[in-house]
Amino acid sequence: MKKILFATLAMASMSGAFAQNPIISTWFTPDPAPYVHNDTLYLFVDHDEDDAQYFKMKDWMLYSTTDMVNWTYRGTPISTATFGWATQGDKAWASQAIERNGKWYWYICAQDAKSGMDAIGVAVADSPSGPYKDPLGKPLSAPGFGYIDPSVFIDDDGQAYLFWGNNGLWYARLNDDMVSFDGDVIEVTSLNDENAFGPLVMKQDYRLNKRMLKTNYEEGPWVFKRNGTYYLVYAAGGVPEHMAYSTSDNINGPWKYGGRIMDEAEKSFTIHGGSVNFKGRDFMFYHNGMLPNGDGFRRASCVEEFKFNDDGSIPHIPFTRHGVATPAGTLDPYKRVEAETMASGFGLKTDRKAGDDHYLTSINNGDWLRLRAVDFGDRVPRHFKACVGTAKEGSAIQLRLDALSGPVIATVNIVPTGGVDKYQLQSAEIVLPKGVDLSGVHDVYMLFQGGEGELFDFDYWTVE
Ligand code: FUB
Repeated sequence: MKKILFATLAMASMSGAFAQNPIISTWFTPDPAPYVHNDTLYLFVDHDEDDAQYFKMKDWMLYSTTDMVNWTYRGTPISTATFGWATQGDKAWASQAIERNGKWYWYICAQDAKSGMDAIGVAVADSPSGPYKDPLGKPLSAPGFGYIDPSVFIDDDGQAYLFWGNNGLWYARLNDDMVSFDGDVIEVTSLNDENAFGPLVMKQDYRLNKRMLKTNYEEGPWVFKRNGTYYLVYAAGGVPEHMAYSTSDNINGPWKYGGRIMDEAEKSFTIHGGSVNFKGRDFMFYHNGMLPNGDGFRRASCVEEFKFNDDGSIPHIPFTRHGVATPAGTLDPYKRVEAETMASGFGLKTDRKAGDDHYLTSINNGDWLRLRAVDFGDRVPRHFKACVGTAKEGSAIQLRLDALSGPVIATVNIVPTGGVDKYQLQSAEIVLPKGVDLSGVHDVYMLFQGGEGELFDFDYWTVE
């Protein structure tokens, strides 16, 4: 056992896996698009395949948090198969979703199979996790060169807009139905104006196939409004990209360049994200290539907290490993906690399906997960219960307090259940070693143990 833990700790510290950034460790999740609804922040992300050597993206995933440190996988609600018009199995690129009058609208970009050009599409559902349907059966925009990276925004007067574009920036007013345009697509013609979008950059023009001085604006627009000012955050500067922004007092411009807000992402030539205010605090999401085995085609979502300057400008936001230092809430262990909720983890996967029922899988000996801000209150729970399914003998879940090397307070020795689909709630007594106080708020680690190969699937846990 000691040997296993030592190896796990060594691997974890080598991979930087104790860090909070990236925030999702089970899959590669680029192009994060946060959205706040009631007390929950939903994170709509793309998905780089584990073996991607170039962009290899087939589906879109959803995560959520209520405390900014523990993230719950909410499924893989849409894929290229949701959009009959799209090239199947690839080019599931950046997206953003929004709720209006109880319906959820998930704007995506994909490749129009007929023309081979980029196009914006939309899927609609009654809940953030779906089920989603493409109400149009065709792209929302006519396909176009550079028609990627949609960003949706609803103004105070209820008028909704969709912005998008790589090496070009376009927008359109959305009708109230949110799935059709009111009027023509408008091109932002000031992209080469340095006052509007920053200094021109020498880069490749893919349409003309030559290097030339071009706009600093690259792609990935993210539109929002704050105190009457419209903000447009975007990937800038060509490849490698950094993040910059422009502002305006009118959604139709003119735009004024605001400056660089994030540097070139670590180990990724793209950067993409957006900001959101959650529980009175501002957060900027982005992606990098910093997960183990990550790079420019295997990217992972990250987040930094920041404060707007007094004049409304966005400061330069440094990258951190620790991410959100102060949780925006606590996790209640006396309720059912989904196993696919974690602050960080090592070696784990979730399923990859739509719907609301999800589980943690690909659990091997020495893998672990960490939960932050777990509030035990002033009670001392007597049991740790884990709902698991496996046909294998000899697996266990150790519950450790405050650190992966911290005191073991319970061990569920898993009794085989006859098959991975036969989930059963299994229990262990909580025994506090001398001097260990469980009351109040703690980090909690689960260390998974067993023999060779995948051990079990894990549905949820609780204490009582
Ligand atoms: O993830 C595929 C593409 O890379 C996105 O659409 C761009 O914004 C860039 O992040």
